Amino acid sequence: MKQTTTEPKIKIVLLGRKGVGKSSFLSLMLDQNAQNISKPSLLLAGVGEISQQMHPFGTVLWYDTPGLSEENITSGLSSLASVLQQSDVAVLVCEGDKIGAVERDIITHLELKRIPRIVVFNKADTHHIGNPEGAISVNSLDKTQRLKVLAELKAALIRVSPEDLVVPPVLLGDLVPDSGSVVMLVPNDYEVAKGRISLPHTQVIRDCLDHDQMILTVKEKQYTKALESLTHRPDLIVCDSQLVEQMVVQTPNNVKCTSFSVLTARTLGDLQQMTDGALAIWQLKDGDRVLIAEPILPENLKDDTGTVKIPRWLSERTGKDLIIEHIYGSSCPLGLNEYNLVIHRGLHQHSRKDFLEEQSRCAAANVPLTNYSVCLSELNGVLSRILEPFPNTLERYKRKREEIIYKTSV
Ligand SMILES: Nc1nc2c(ncn2[C@@H]2O[C@H](COP(=O)(O)OP(=O)(O)OP(=O)(O)O)[C@@H](O)[C@H]2O)c(=O)[nH]1
Ligand SMILES: [Mg+2]
Repeated sequence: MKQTTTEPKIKIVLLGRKGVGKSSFLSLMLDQNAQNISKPSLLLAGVGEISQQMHPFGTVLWYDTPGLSEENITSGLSSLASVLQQSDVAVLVCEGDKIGAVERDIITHLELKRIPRIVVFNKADTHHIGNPEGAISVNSLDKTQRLKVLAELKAALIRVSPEDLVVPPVLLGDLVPDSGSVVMLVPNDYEVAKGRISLPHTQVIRDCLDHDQMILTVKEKQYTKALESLTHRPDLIVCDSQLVEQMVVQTPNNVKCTSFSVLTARTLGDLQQMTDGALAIWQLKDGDRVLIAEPILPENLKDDTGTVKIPRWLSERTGKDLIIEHIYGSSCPLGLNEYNLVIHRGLHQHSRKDFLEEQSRCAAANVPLTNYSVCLSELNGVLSRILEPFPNTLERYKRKREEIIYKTSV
């Protein structure tokens, strides 16, 4: 089983003039006073170092640097060489939207060093900020903005980071012990060209082999027999989306099971946000707007999941009068915050970087986002069962579900 590592995935350096609010912005992101908890960096005196768990990246390391000024900009930047050399991304904090000589010098220096940057227009409470144009506009002293700004920061990090910093987790190898066993459940009518195995199934088999695990592939009609024939209980069952309900019914309680779509949701996006999004179903009210986003044009759709099934079940299970809209063939539209829920299909069309960015855009707009299969599993009451292989996500899901059910019942 893959060991988790605390090695930071992304190192972020905070830069800017003296007193613009670098440490305050960091405190807002950490939700704690950065000056009290950061440690002096071993790289350079005067620089503070602090790590933060930032889902879905893992450990992020911040460098809080001393303020620069017009007088010391050249020497200041060169003295930061060792810190900049370690940094993957720079956050340039400005006083309001002021981009003066110091900020321009910092930007030129970052471009020279090929360090991507995120610009923060701070003190938005005391400065008029016209059009932030891609910058994050914030009052770092206002804690109520924290989640929104954190989501904007994550979106910006995904946008500017090199592709290899947004590394996907493995498909399933980390969920099963070494030499452990997996059963993969496929449909009876295996609709794949003769002599071929579908890409998802190939990926599952390959991932098991890469992690020295054993895998048994069976059609749904042989599933019970296959379970009976095994002398040791398998460590994980994986099935196609359309077999989830059957798998849940036929799998013993002490065996973990999940669907291929949930595995893909984890590798291509943020599974926790998608399960949060599915729970938002139960908070929908009459007149709320739900957007169903299909990347495929209607004439090419092979099934009616998004056009018929999801709208029908949403209305039936919630009992609410919902306004359901569809978009086809593109990612989420602008004006997202008019929606109360976005349900997305076709994770496969996206890279992890693209989808995480889309998820962060939704989070920043405070719009819950989920995908077809997570949404269907929630509507059919099996989501908690297929989240069992992911204890952190499951715990969060259960806690949030209880909160929502409590809120909607009082
Ligand atoms: N009104 C307002 N004040 C802020 C904001 N952010 C920071 N401040 C104040 O600005 C002052 C400087 O903030 P710091 O966070 O210490 O700034 P810094 O950039 O880390 O400063 P140096 O490390 O000395 O360069 C403090 O008095 C903060 O309370 C903000 O968004 N709005
Ligand atoms: Mg500071």
